[in-house]
Amino acid sequence: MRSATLFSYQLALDAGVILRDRRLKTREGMLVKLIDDSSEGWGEIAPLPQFSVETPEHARHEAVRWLARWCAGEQPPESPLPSVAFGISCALAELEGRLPAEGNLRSALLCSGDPDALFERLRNQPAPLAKMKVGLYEAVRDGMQVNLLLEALPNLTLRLDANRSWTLERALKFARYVTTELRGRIAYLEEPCRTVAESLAFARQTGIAVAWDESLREDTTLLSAQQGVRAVVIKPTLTGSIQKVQRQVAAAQRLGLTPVIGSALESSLGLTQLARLAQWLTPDSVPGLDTLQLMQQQLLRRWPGSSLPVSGMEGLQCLWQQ
Ligand code: OSB
Ligand code: MG
Repeated sequence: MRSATLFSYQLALDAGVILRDRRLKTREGMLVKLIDDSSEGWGEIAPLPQFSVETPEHARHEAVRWLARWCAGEQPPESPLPSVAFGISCALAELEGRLPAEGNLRSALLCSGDPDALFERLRNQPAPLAKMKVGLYEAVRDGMQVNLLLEALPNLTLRLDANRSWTLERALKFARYVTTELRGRIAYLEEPCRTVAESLAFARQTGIAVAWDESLREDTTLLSAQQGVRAVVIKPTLTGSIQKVQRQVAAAQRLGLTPVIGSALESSLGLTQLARLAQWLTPDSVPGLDTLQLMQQQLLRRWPGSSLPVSGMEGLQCLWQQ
């Protein structure tokens, strides 16, 4: 006997969470629970405003359609909506015992909030790795800040992310303030420029490696070996099912690109599943999952080591059940 429930949740975000150029105050999403005889599996369906192609309403509608068919005994095909396909594939994988229990809990530490606290956290890591957003302020300021951080922590490796905010000229201005000898400790800069061509030119001219994130989702032919490209960031909520993520990871590895599993601000439930997926598919690369600190609460499942309060079933609203 099969049954399924679709829930919705709302979680408050810290004041400083800016996506693209808009502030996001609340993270809203859905959780799905599948039951088949005595097995149970959960998944998170949480399209991210300004990043997902699907609207929350469309995702909800598609999820209900898929779940109703599944409850009726069918094996429905993957939803074409990435967030729906991802959440349902996680629930099925848990149900069938295919999602390993162990998670990859290492993460590039997100530079946000209190710089002293970040410094402390980095100093406690044997091989400190941080991720910093750039492109929100003056390119010169970003360049100086990156330079300072690399100078202050001699064993620090940095991932940077400009979310396509620079012209080639601005990006080069940024690089001018980062000493050549320090550039090697920039693992990569995600999406420096508005266009792929400009980002490639930036990599060639500065020796700073770049990584694809949003560009890869728009054009999967970017899964190819190009000079100056080191990594691809794969955000399952924005990509699709576990199987699709698995195919992209394998393609990246064949090309010698580092696949990095990344968060799209999922709740602790989705985030712990991403850590399990990362341990399974990309055990040799550090995922980008340090986003729980942007929230004030966890949801149903605890991220190991986090002291944030955990909201239980009372924090969920039932949208649909069968
Ligand atoms: O641009 O990589 C991004 C989170 C939500 C939406 C977009 C992005 C992110 C992150 C996640 O930066 C954190 C990480 O990748 O380390
Ligand atoms: Mg990015």
